[in-house]
Amino acid sequence: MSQFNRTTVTAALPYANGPIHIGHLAGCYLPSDIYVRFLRLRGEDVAFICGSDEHGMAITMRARKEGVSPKDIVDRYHVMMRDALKDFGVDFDVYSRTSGDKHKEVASSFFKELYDKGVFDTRETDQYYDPEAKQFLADRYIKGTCPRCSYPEAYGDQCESCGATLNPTDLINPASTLSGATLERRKTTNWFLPLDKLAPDLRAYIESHPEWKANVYGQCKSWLDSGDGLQPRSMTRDLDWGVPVPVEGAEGKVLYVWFDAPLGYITATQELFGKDWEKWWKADDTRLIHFIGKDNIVFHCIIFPAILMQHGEYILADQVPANEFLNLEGDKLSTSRDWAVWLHEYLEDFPGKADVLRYALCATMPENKDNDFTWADFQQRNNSELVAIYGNLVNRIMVLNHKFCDGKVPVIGQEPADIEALKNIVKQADAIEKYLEQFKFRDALAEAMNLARAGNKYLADQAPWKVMKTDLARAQAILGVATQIAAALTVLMDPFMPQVSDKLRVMLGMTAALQWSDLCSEGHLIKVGTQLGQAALLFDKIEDEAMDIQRAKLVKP
Ligand code: B3M
Ligand code: ZN
Repeated sequence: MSQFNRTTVTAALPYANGPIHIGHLAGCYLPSDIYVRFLRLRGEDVAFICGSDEHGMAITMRARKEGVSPKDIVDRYHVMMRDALKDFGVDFDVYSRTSGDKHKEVASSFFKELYDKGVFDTRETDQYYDPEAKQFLADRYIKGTCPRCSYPEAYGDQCESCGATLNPTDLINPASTLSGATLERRKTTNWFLPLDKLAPDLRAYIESHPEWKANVYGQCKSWLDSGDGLQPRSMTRDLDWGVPVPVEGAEGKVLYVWFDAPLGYITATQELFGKDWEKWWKADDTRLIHFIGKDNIVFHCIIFPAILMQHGEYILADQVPANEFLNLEGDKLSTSRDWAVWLHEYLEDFPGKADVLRYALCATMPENKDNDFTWADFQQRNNSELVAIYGNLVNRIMVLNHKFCDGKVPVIGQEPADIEALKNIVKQADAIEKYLEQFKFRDALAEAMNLARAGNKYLADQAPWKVMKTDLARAQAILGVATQIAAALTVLMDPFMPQVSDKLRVMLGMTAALQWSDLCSEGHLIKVGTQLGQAALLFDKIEDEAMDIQRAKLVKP
């Protein structure tokens, strides 16, 4: 028996500085949604938490570029992101935002609690100040000449030409990327989380989770071992957009976005449950899982746990199934270069086909290494898998049932081949379950598709369309078995393609959705005699021209 009675699942809060693209979806929203749907089908108690990350330089930069306020930016993209994720079936229990009043209250009182406990080191440091933009700058927003290779466009934290790790003070002729102004050095006070002192606890925590995905565990270990990573880290910033630092003498300072954002999960949980929220974050029998992309690993596996440990009342993540990155047609996805497939645009071009994209992205999900999305692969998966295997199976069953069985679910055959085919439902369900428990979404999806494949093979072998000429009862019994397989697919495909499952349920005349445990009955998933609905195609072919149009949109600037 598991030690857990409920699961809190978080999906990384996307920055509200642009719309959502396929990289975001494949990176953490699709896997988290699949996982949550799977847990719910098993009857488990789950809270699925997300919201927009509305603070930080990513937002202020975008606002500056467009000449509008940060609030304008987050108001625009919060709605867009929320709706796009919803349209793709990502079914959060709550989609909050970090610029809300509730969050301000949660984040500042959390900071204040740690502050009062004496957790932070107060430090005065020299920071670069942009006198034109009138603000201190994060390392990324400072450019200058690399001291090592003389590349003139090196960033304050790294030279992309020679790869050197830099401090902004290493740069020759540092200038602001915001205004181009020459920078001044000014003294400023900030509050630091002493990661160095917490290192032993953090190491013990990470090392108690050797079961984490290799990419996640490996990154954490190398961070811990590098020494560099475990320096005190400032939890506040000299900026005017964010949650004000709630202590005296901190005017003009806000909480560091990476302190603020993960607390957004807690705010969202409070919004969802009201005063019953605490067990979702504090009870030992709650399992906490963070779904993220690989660039967020250190924040979720080291910095956020360090913050929670310092508070003392919170549970820590039991799993952090981070994905690697998705590329598009061989190139890195990029918002600024518009090298992306935007979710809202996809739905304009392929209305009603959200699940086809979910399928294609799940099948190529970058689980262990970066992976490439291509329109050729998308088309092939639609035409040769969804249409030819799953859609074809369902269509044959529906048409034949209407033709030979009066449009009603037929009796279930009991010959050895029938029993074998029904047993296979349970076998495949077990395989899918095992893979999903291990966050192996691609393998799980492949096994679901294998059940549809097996259904086609069973029909081809038994050929009810031939048998009916001599033995109508036997032909019906074969279709009875096949119809049970279709009913099983409404459950087994549901985590991956929920809209398609809904459609199939209606076609099969199923009034209630099945649960995972119903699959153990070796058939009898849908009652014999049930009136079937109209036959309709689950998927249709996507032609070359449609793919050419998509590729043409991707012309590099
Ligand atoms: N907004 C980073 C990102 O979008 C950040 C995640 C916060 S999760 C608490 O990649
Ligand atoms: Zn260099």
